[in-house]
Amino acid sequence: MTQTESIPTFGLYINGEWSAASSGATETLYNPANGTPVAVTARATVADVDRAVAAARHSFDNGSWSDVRHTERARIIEAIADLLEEHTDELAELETLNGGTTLRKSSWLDIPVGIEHLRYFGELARQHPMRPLPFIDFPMASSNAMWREPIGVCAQIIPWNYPFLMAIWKIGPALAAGNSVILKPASLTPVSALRMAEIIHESKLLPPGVFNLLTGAGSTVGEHLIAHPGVDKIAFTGSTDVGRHIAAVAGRNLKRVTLELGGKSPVVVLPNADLDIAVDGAIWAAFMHSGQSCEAGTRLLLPDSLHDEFVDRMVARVEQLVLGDPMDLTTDLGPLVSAAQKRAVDQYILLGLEEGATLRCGGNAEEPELASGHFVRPTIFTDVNNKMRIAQEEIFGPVLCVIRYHTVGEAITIANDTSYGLAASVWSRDLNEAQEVAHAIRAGTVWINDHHLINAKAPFGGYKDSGIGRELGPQALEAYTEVKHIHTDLTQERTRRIWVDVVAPQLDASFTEMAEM
Ligand code: TAP
Repeated sequence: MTQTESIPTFGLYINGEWSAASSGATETLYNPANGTPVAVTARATVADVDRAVAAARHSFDNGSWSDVRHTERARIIEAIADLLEEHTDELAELETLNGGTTLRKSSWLDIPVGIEHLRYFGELARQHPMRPLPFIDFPMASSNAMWREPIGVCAQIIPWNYPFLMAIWKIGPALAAGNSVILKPASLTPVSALRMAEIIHESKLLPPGVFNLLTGAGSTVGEHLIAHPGVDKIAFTGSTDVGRHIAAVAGRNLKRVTLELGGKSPVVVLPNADLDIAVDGAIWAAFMHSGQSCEAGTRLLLPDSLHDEFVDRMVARVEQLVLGDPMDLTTDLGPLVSAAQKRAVDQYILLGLEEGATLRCGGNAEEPELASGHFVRPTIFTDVNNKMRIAQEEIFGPVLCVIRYHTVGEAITIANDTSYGLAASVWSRDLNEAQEVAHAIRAGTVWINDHHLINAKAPFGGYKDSGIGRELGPQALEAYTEVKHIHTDLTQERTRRIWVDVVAPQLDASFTEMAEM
C-alpha cells in the first residue's frame, strides 16, 4: 500500500509481488456514508488475469503448497489468523469506511468472526486427508483408502456485502486443502481483502503464487477467470443472475463450481412465540447490515393472533433505531453500499406501494446530515401477499415484508413459496413444534429462536436458486478437494490368482463348449 494524499493506493497481488495493472488503470473508492475518497485500487486487465493464473498454476503444479504436509499447512493458516488478529481494529475500520457497515458490527462481528473461521479452516487442514475404508469386497488381504487431494487453481469471486468474511470463507478452505487461489473481491469493497493480502505478503508465510488477488471489473476480470483453461474450480458468492451465468460457463468447460447466491428468507413466528424475543429477533433478522445479507429474514410470517400487536411493537422499536455515521459506536444502521444500491431499494419501496402493500415505516432518510450518504430508513410493509414482487425478489436493503397467516400449515406453504432456499428462522416456545416446522422448510440453514448466527463448523449454502454446494463445516474442505480411492493388494498376487483361479478356467470352459458345438 502506498499513500496518495492520505488515501491508501493498492496494486494487484500476483506471484508474491505487488504491481500496477498492465494498463495502468485505477479506480477511486468513496465512503458510502459521506462520499469522501477511501482508497485507490488497480483495474486488472485480461493480461493481468493471465499472469495471475500462470503464477497460481505454476505454484500448484510444482507442489510448493499442495505438497506441503497438511499439519504444516494448518500451522501456517493459524499463524496468518494470529497476524490478522493483531490488525483487528485496523481491518474493522477499513471495512466500515469502505462498505458502510457499522464499526460496532465490523469490530465485534465481521473481523473477529472471520479470523475465528480462518482458525477453523486451519483445524480442518490438520485432519488427515486419508480415510481408511472398511473391507467391502471378499475377505482378502487388501487395504482401501480414500484420499482427498486439492483440485488445483481456484478462482474465487466475492460480493460487496461482507468483504472480509467472504474472503476468508473462500481462501480458508481452499488453502487448507492445498489449492492455489486467485481472489477477486467486489469492485466496490476490496479494501479489507487488499489489506489482508498485504499482511499475508509481509509474513512471507505462503510461497509465491499460492495466493493472488486481482481487483477490477467482474465483466473483465471475472469473465476471463471463469472461462480460463488454467482454472480448475470457480467459487462464487453474489447475485443469482451472475451465478447462473457462471454455472453455464463452468458447465461448458467442466470446471468444479460452488455457488452461494441470493435469498428471500422467511421468519416464521409461531402462535406461542415469546413476543419480546421474537420482535427483537425479527428486527435483527431483517435489518442487520441494513438488510444487505443474503440470509436476511425479509419475509416475516405472523399468525392472525399475534399480527397487530407484533407489528405495532416492531414499528415502535424500529423507529428508534439510529441511522447515521457508521464510525460512531452508537449508530445502529449505516448507509447502503452505493448510490446504485440505494436507487434499486428505493424502486422496490415504490413498487411495494404500487402493489398495494401498506408502508408502516421507513423510506428515504430525509435528515440533511445524511444527504451525502446512501441512507435508507428501515422499512416495514404490511398487507403483503407472498405473490407480490417485493415478497419474491431479493431487495438487498432494509425492507421487510410482513405476511399474515391463519394456520401453521399455511405458514409452511408460504415459507416455501419462493425460488430461493438459503435460510429461515422459526420462533416458538415449543421447541418440538419449531423442529417440525424447521424440517418442513426447504432451506440450507434454519435457525430456531435465532437468525444470522453462522457457525464455522456447520455447512452453509442454499437449496433451489440459492446456490450449489456448501461453505463452512467439513463440507467446505470437501468442496476444494478431489476424491481418490487407492486399493492396495497386500498379498501382491491377487490379480494373478484371480486370473488363474477364476477367469482362466471360465474361459477354458466356454472354449470347450464352443469347440463341442
Ligand atoms: P454481482 O453482480 O453478482 O457481483 C458479485 C461478484 O461477481 C463481484 O465480485 C462482481 O464483480 C463479480 N461479477 C460480476 N459480473 C461477473 C461476471 N460476468 N463474471 C464473473 N464475475 C462477475 O452482485 P452485485 O452487483 O455486487 O450485487 C447485485 C445484487 O446481487 C444485489 O443487489 C443483491 O441482490 C445480490 N447480492 C447477493 C449477495 C449474496 S451474498 N448472495 C451478495 C451481494 C449481492 P464487480 O464487483 O467488479 O462487478
